[in-house]
Amino acid sequence: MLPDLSKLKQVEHPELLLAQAEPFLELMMKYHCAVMEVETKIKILNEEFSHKNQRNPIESIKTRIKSPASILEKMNRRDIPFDIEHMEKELNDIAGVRVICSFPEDIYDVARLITEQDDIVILQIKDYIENPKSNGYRSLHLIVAIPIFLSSQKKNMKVELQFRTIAMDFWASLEHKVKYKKDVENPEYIAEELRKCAESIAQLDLRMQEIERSTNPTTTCDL
Ligand code: 0O2
Repeated sequence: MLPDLSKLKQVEHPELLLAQAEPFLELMMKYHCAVMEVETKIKILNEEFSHKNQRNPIESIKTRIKSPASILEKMNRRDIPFDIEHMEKELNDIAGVRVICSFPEDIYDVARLITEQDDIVILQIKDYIENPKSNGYRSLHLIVAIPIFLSSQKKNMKVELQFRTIAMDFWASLEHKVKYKKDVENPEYIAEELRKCAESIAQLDLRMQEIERSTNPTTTCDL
């Protein structure tokens, strides 16, 4: 258990205290290992695909471990008790892997190939491509459990996987920046513009996929 966690809310920089606590650091190390496992699996699929075909379905992979400040903020916001057990049980996105794919179909192909692997368990699927958020956000989110093998234990860790196209990622980056900007003039106009851009991007993704498929019909992701 973390020492005096109930007092963390009252100190000025609770994330600094949390970051120093050994059980917390050990848990973060385990999430880091889980992220490495998932990243390697995705890189292997990409490697095999490019060996067999003329292109890569994956443009890039970004990984991150949630910062102590963001972890505390989320636990505070959701009224989750401040201890390691609840942190691990209640938060699904401490370990995150974002996979940027070339085309929409690649997203579903790569997600299927990853989740079919026999050491991966799907815990949750949120398909914001099929069902975009009202602001226009599109991505496929999966929460998976993956085992990590340490010197004296095997432990299943939760990892959040986000799959998007390059265009969806471009949109999400701008929307994220705009969301945290203060004193934006015309916020409703900006929100509407972003919604329209998300629609255009979805159509553009499909048209680009059509072009690619018609010029390169053998490169679907059937490994
Ligand atoms: P960061 O820094 O990106 O990690 P849950 O995580 O399941 O308990 P939540 O938070 O509702 O509950 O999950 P959801 O809807 O799956 O979204 C989690 C993450 O998706 C966010 O993480 C963002 O990365 C991304 N996301 C979701 N909605 C939006 C959106 O409208 N715009 C953008 N740009 N990104 C979005 P965090 O926690 O916000 O931060």
